[in-house]
Amino acid sequence: MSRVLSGIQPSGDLHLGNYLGAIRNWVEDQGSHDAFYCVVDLHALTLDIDPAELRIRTQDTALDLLAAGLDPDRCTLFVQSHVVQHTQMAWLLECTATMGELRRMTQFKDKSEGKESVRVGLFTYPVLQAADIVLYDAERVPVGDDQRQHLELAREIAIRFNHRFGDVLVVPEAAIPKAGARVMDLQHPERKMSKSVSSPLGTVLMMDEPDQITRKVKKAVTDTDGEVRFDRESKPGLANLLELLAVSTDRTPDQVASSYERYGDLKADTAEALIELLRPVQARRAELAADPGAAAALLARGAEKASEVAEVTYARAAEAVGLLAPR
Ligand code: AQP
Repeated sequence: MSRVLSGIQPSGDLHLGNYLGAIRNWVEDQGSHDAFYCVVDLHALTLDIDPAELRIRTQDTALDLLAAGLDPDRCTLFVQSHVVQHTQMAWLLECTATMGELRRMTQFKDKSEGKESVRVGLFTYPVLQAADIVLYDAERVPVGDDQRQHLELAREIAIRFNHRFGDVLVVPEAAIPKAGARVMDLQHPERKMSKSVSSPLGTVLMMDEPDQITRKVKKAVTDTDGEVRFDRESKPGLANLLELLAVSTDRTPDQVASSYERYGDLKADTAEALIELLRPVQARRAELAADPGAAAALLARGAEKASEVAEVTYARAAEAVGLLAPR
């Protein structure tokens, strides 16, 4: 079975974009791949996050992933910082990547724009991400569209490393879903729904109550021309709603558009579909909350399994670059 790896930051409550763009596909890949998934807590350190909150969020994110359908008997779920080779491999790759290519990363440009002081970790974050991937010899990386550029970089770094040191790293490929790859903020449909950007009305959380979902969808920004048609460029708010309803009901946005004449009806059905989509996840999450200790044990088992693979890959890479092996 080919190897899959993906990760999610414990930087806030998980939302619909995370679910549709990534997690739903992780659940599907468990059946057909040797799947590794991690809560990337080291990446969250690039943001201002309270230490006590980070610990809680890391555990909660793991519970959310289990609730969404990750099955520890069919995948390896672990916390990134529990496997020390991530940072070790990141250093080998930092010595392979260039400043120029990191400066081109649009996420870095967006997050550093206008800031007087920018952390080095924010700049080198995509290299740590490349290390996360190559450590597991992952061929496939299921992510949302916002990660396309980072994945391209990971490929380039792996190819360059191999060119210099031999056939050491597996070159990964992004697996971006056809539908749900870029869920937009309901209040600012020109930007993606995100954990770290505060937009309470624009972000549908995986754990939102039905009436919260209804309220957020009802208040979603659309446009004034009143015509229901799928047009991402000139009607981004409406297009987002059409895509959400389409992906929740296995149709295309154009098919959905042809069934509606009024925005209000479309919004009501979109809210209903999202409530139904998230209902089983929320029910499982409530069950899991009763025994948070169980998640800690699962994560320990996951880290053990992940370390077994990461140790071998890191040793191979360290030897290739000429580091003297410890006795
Ligand atoms: N809006 C989205 N639509 C589709 N997929 C998305 N993903 C994130 N947002 C969307 C995918 O979710 C996975 C986890 O990514 P993340 O932890 O970076 O999530 P985030 O919500 O984007 O979190 P942050 O903290 O706000 O991070 P930044 O601002 O760095 O993106 C990924 O596969 C991602 O593609």
